[in-house]
Amino acid sequence: MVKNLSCTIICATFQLITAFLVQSHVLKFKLSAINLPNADLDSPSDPYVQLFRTTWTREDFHLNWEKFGETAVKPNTLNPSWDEVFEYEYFNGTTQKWGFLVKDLDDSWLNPFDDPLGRVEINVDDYMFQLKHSNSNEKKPVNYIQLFLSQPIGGSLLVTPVVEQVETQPEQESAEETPAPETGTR
Ligand SMILES: [Ca+2]
Ligand SMILES: [Ca+2]
Repeated sequence: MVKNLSCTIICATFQLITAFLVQSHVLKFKLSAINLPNADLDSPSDPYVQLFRTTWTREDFHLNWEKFGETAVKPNTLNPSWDEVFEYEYFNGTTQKWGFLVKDLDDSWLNPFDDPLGRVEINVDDYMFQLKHSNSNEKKPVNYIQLFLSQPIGGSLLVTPVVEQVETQPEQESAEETPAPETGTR
């Protein structure tokens, strides 16, 4: 009886600790790149990014990659900035990974296969740590994380967190609503 009670208390405590440590929340971010290689002969590259994340299969505990997004193509630029906002459910401390594959769109009959412009992987815990670490210095906040691309070696991919702006009431409105105090002199 006492043994069962002890076990129940230990299990409940463990669940509480796990729930406290593994916090999840949705990350939002945008992508841009700098100094991408040129993979076209007569014009700059036409880059786009494919986004991958790791998943676990329960059967064999094998780590898999799964595509979870793709940007539009930005024509003829080596320094693109993509408009899409990507969302990702992050679980603190669980070694989730992102993989980014940057490609140059080639859709002509002469060259039907897209050229690789670089790839990179990052542990999402590292991304979060770098953001917090960089932002701890209020004088020099870093608003993005720079990831160096390889295969081929060259440019960088920038991951910029998207933070929701909190709307504030304009001060003028509240000033207008407040009636002016009446004065005795006219
Ligand atoms: Ca090309
Ligand atoms: Ca081009």
